[in-house]
Amino acid sequence: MRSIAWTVALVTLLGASTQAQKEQKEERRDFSPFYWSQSQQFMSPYASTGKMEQIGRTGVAAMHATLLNENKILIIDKAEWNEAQFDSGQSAFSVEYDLETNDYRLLPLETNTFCSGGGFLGNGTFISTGGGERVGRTWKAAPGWQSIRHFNPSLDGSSEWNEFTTGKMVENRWYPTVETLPEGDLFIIGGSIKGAAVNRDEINVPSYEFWPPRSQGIVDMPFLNETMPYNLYPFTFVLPDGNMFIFANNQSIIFDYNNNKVVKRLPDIPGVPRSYPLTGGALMLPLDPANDYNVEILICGGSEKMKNNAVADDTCGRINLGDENPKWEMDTFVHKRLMPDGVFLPDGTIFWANGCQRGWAGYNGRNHDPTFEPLIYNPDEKKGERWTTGLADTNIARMYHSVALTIPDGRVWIAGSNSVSPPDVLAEYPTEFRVEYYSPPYLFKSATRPLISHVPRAVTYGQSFDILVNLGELAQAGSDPEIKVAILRPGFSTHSMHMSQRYVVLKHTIDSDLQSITIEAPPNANIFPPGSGFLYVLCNGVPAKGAELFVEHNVEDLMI
Ligand SMILES: *[C@@H]1O[C@H](CO)[C@@H](O)[C@H](O)[C@H]1NC(C)=O
Ligand SMILES: *[C@@H]1O[C@H](CO)[C@@H](O)[C@H](O)[C@H]1NC(C)=O
Ligand SMILES: *[C@@H]1O[C@H](CO)[C@@H](O)[C@H](O)[C@H]1NC(C)=O
Ligand SMILES: [Cu+2]
Repeated sequence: MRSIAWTVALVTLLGASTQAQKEQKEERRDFSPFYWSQSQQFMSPYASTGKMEQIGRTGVAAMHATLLNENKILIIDKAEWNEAQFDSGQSAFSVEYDLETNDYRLLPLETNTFCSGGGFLGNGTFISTGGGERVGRTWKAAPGWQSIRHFNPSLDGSSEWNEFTTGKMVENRWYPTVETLPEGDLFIIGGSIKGAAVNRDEINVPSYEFWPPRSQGIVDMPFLNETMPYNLYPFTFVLPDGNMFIFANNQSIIFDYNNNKVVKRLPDIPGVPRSYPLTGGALMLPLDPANDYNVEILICGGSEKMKNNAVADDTCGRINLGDENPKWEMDTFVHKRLMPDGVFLPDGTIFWANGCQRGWAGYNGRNHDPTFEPLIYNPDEKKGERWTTGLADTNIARMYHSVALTIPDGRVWIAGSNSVSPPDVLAEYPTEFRVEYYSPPYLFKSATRPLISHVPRAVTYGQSFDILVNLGELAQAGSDPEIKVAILRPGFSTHSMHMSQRYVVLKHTIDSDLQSITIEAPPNANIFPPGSGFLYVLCNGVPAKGAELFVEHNVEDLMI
């Protein structure tokens, strides 16, 4: 690809010049093959498809991943063979990936993180929960069933895992979901007491608990019996009214987790089950003060049954919790797809990638026909006009144990796929270490991006704060650009889950000279539970690089 020709070039040939120079130029232009009589604007072809690039390796299979700060991703596999190895020859199973250098740093870990959960406490500490059995031989790991592991993010490459032998969960949890709560602690729900292709009564864990532990200890949850056997990694979203939306199999409830009460039972989603191992994906659509933070949930994909030849589902269900009698409105998912990854882009649209068209979630022959084409879903459009297709695709199959995360610069980081056990780099669908970056169309629509600066590190709920902005060529003083401000929490990516992922539009006013913006932090912790997010300013749809911003009850709550 000729990079000069394809980068956006705004070429203005008519500059200020004297009359004499002008005439001289006019003459020369008649003979020049490079002469345009008017200023020209070239639009990159990537402005409609975006661009997919393969850069870097993860070293360990990226079963789980989370963004730690502006340039680091924490990757967690389970204890198994990986290409990244310590000097001793033992395989690593966790690394810190650097988004600037595309290198990784090995992180020693003692306990097996097999199909675990994770989330950030309000003070910024990342907690990894649960996992699997003791593993021996060339890589060794202690059992991780009840593990609580701490990781404090830093920019300087000095962070290490901290595992405590005391201070664990009450239950074994393999395939639990973790959600950051408005109180700043974690809600840990479900799972099974040991690994299995599908949950069953003898190993089901129909309960939730909190970290740090709350006085109510472990709480029974009949909903996780009612949704058997497809109830592992339930979908959870903290709602603006302080309750939680919880979904498993084809059922969902509004749940008051403080008082252990089902507030409302919602209708079943039509079609196939959507939870592991018939895995679909779910998001709470952007919360926006313009409609008083009305909630809609979107759930896409899944599989019909636990058969290697099962047909993946090609529908999405969308439900408006603001309706008196909410109903699922069904829409297309364009392709048949199970194990999809849906992530918010800075503009509030949703990028979908990964997954496959046939089979079910799990190892060794269960996944077939990878879906190579990404999609973008625009929740603001009406049905029939929401999907953007024809985006830049990949030729890397990313199925079981793959991940995707939106990164601060507005690209999407895509990694993983390990549908063979033990890992095999020569399999039909190999254990995959290659990283891809998807650059969405908005990065090719203008010659420059907006710049923001003076973003505070932390703000409190409802606080107004000012940042500086430079819109460059996108908008001059006196024009009326479309400005959007939002905070995005990418969450913890694993098994099509994006735990605690959310997107909140922020109220703002821009100065008439277009040099500064006054922004209002989310009004309360139900809208955006405490902790970090990425602040995005968009001008006419083009995002500035996101800046990490902590939203806290008290700024002193942020310890790091
Ligand atoms: C769930 O079902 C199991 C086995 O059928 C039963 O022992 C348990 O009490 C039930 N738990 C809840 C929370 O309903
Ligand atoms: C949800 O699943 C249950 C069984 O698992 C089934 O009986 C019910 O019909 C399903 N609901 C819908 C709307 O398909
Ligand atoms: C955050 O809070 C947890 C739970 O209280 C604590 O264990 C952890 O050390 C805190 N993190 C920092 C960086 O202080
Ligand atoms: Cu798994």
